[in-house]
Amino acid sequence: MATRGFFGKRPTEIEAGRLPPGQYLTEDFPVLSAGPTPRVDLDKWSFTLKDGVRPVAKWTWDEFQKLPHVKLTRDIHCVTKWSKFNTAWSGVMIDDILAEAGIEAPTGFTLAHSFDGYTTNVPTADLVGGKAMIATAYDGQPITADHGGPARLLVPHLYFWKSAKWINALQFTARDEAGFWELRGYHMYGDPWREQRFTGD
Ligand SMILES: Nc1nc2c(c(=O)[nH]1)N[C@H]1C(S)=C(S)[C@@H](COP(=O)(O)O)O[C@H]1N2
Ligand SMILES: [Mo]
Repeated sequence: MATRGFFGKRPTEIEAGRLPPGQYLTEDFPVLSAGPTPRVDLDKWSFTLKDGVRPVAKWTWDEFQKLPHVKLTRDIHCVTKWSKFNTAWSGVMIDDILAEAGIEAPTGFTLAHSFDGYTTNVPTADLVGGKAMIATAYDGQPITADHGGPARLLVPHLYFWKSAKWINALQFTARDEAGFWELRGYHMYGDPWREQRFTGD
């Protein structure tokens, strides 16, 4: 419940400026999905980097496990107004994925694609420089299917709809292309600190 999470927190944490405008704190971890949860077998899982329509690198699950994994603990902020502090993930930084692929990001815009057909756009600059990862574990365990396992994008400094669950591709695009929620009125960028919830915010 919203008020319990908010008042249950020591005020110092909120005063420390960690809660973006219009958000409340929650202790639990709500599930928000536009459709049914896809069940993705690890032997059918793959992750592809695309430059436009052209695949430039692809990993199976076993290959992806061999990439360098790091831990990232961050606050997350959902556009439906809950925030959760100190969520602990581990996975592969987008920087390391590009390095392994041996490429520099070819364009300034990226569209994330998922096994459920979901898409979301993120500027390439917001995925590199230690800002984002493909997460495969949460709280020391494989990510559960409802939270996006086997693997999800984690872009914690933007509203959480940008963190595509069940991710299977990152596509570099020539222009900033709207994704699933962006086509339905959500903001193209989604900065929680500027309350960029909807188009025009
Ligand atoms: N593939 C996919 N990713 C998705 C979604 C979705 O429906 N499909 N929902 C988004 C939204 S709106 C939010 S708030 C977060 C919710 O993640 P959670 O269910 O782990 O809290 O996932 C985002 N990523
Ligand atoms: Mo959301």
